[in-house]
Amino acid sequence: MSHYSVKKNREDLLKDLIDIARPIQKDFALKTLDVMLKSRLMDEKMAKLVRQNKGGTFHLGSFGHEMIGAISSLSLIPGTDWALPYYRDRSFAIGLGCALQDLIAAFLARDIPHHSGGRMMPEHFSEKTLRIPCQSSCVGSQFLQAAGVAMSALLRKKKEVVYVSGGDGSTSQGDFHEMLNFACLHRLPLVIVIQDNGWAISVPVEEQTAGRSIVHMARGYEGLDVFDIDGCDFLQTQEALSKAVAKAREGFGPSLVVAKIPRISAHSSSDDPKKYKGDDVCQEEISRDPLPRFEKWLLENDILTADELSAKKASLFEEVEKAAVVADTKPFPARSSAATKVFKEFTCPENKESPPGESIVLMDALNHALSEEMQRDLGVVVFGEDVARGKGGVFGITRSLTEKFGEERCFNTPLAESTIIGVALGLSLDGFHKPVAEIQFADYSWTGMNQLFNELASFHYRSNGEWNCPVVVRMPYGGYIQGGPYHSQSIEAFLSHCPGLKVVIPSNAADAKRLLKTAILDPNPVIFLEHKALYRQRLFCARPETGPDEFLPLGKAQVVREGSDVTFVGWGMTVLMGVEAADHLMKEGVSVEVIDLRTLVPLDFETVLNSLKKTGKLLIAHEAPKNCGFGAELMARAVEEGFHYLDAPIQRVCGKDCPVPYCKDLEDEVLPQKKEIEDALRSLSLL
Ligand SMILES: Cc1ncc(C[n+]2csc(CCOP(=O)(O)OP(=O)(O)O)c2C)c(N)n1
Repeated sequence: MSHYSVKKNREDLLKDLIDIARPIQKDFALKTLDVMLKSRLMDEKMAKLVRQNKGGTFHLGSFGHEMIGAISSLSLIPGTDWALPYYRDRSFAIGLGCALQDLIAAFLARDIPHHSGGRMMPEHFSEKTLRIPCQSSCVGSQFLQAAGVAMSALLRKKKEVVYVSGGDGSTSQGDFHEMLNFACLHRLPLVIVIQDNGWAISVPVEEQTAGRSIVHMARGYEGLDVFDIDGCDFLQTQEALSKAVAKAREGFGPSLVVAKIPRISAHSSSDDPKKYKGDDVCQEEISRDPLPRFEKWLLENDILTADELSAKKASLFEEVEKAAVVADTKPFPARSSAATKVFKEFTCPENKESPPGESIVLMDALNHALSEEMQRDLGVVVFGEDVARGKGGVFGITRSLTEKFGEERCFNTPLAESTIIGVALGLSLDGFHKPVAEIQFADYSWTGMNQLFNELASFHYRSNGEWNCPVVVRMPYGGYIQGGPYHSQSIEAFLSHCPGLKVVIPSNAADAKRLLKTAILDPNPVIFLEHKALYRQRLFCARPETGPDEFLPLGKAQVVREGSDVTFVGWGMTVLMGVEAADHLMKEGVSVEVIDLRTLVPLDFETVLNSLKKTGKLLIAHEAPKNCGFGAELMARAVEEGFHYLDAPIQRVCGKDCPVPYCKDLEDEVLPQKKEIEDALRSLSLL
């Protein structure tokens, strides 16, 4: 890609960086001290508040981590650069500009605009004005999101640096390595800081990391500069950070700073280090405390006097005390707000009908929807495995998009689903990009599930509405194509169970085009499931092409055939089977009403209930296994809300509780067949 070309050679770069790593400035050193002291005083105050049982019950101390966090934040430009700090980065948050009273209020679980307003445990920083996206509790999940944010800066051609941090334990996560790969591939403006305190709760680094430090492994990534530093040494730390930030800012790519520091406190207020650390170890860690060491260094270098230091400590102590008083005046969030902001509000644009176009199949409809929305909005970017250039995805859905819109708008990713979803999340945070990611087969989404379920789905909720993620994840799914157990899965029930995801399943070309266009405009994460066996199906699925301004709201089921004896509910492939069965049964005098749900979340259950009022009988068909399938949810709703309309037991025709086998005869045995649906409808009509 043209924008990744190297602008200068490496010699020039190193010279520039050395110039930038300027001699210490008194001012910078004093600011560092302020931030470190505030962080320490905040820790001491929070430890007291926990003992007083004042709202928050959980404290994650940053004792020992103050210098690396302070210098990292002071090396960035607040509000321009982006930061994905982890929970032990309180000094970073303070240094970047988070208000002390907000940090304490968050610790006390109070209702404030930032840091989740009481939805997340303490030290899960989030502040949009400072470009700190909401953090989760999953160790290491921030790394790929940071890569996505950095990709956004690169694509927008902005000189924005992205900071991300984690502990030494977090480097064992696959996401950490996926991030390094992605960052080096794209020369991302990333500054990755590992705060290596030698422990992950009770597990020492010797049991955690091969070679005892991530620096050895990381040096294998081409283009990554690795700084192995003492994170309690002011000069070393400042030099490493200024070089790493300058490198990122000037477009030369990522750096990894591994800072050795002590964890002086327990892992958290629920942990007792005496169970796994001897006194000698604790004493050795205390002897490496960066704060007294830095104070001594400042005094020795005449940067401040002992009196000035005492006065500073006293005034900062007062500042923290005052912040705690103000924080305590903030209210707790209202109980009535507990289940709000799962989704950001969205109104589907007005549908402006065009005269019907040529008949197209579902795969063309999807390609045209992508193309039209990419044309309409420069922020729409498409990526995934094999999606770029001539190939256009293994099913050809994204064909010609790279040629039409360029390498920056439709690009291949590494073969890593966590990368695809994590990067999509990060990219979506800039208020400009609308990523449309392709997972090659729904069966392979599982390696990206942490980013999907734990991260993307809850981002809006857990940031108390401060952030939202307009991401579409397209996944071909379903069987009947002899794809075997790994190209046939129907995973809609898993997806629908996760609050914060919308789940769409079109069954014909007209719906597919209009629903995908709406999904791209929706400010929430939308999972778009496309049935592989319907991509080229002509007889039922082909429809006259809808126009560029035609949209279909999510959450509107369709009555595909009207009927009066039995209600049939399906989605995806089973809609087609239901329609064929209904047509056949009509000849026998059985009138079946066929409903295509089209979206499972949000669910239009009203249309189902209205039909039940007429027919009193319900058959649900899906190809996913019966056990805990989405049919079970529909049955429960029908009993809860439509019991009085029912004239017969609700029936289901589903996949067997078994993986989908490859051999055609076996596949047919496991997946629901039209004949089964027909028989079930007939016998229901006779009850
Ligand atoms: C994916 C995941 N697994 C387990 C946990 C539980 N947990 C929370 S913090 C932690 C240790 C993290 O250690 P490290 O990354 O070294 O950071 P440190 O706490 O030492 O600063 C663990 C295991 C979690 N939050 N997320």
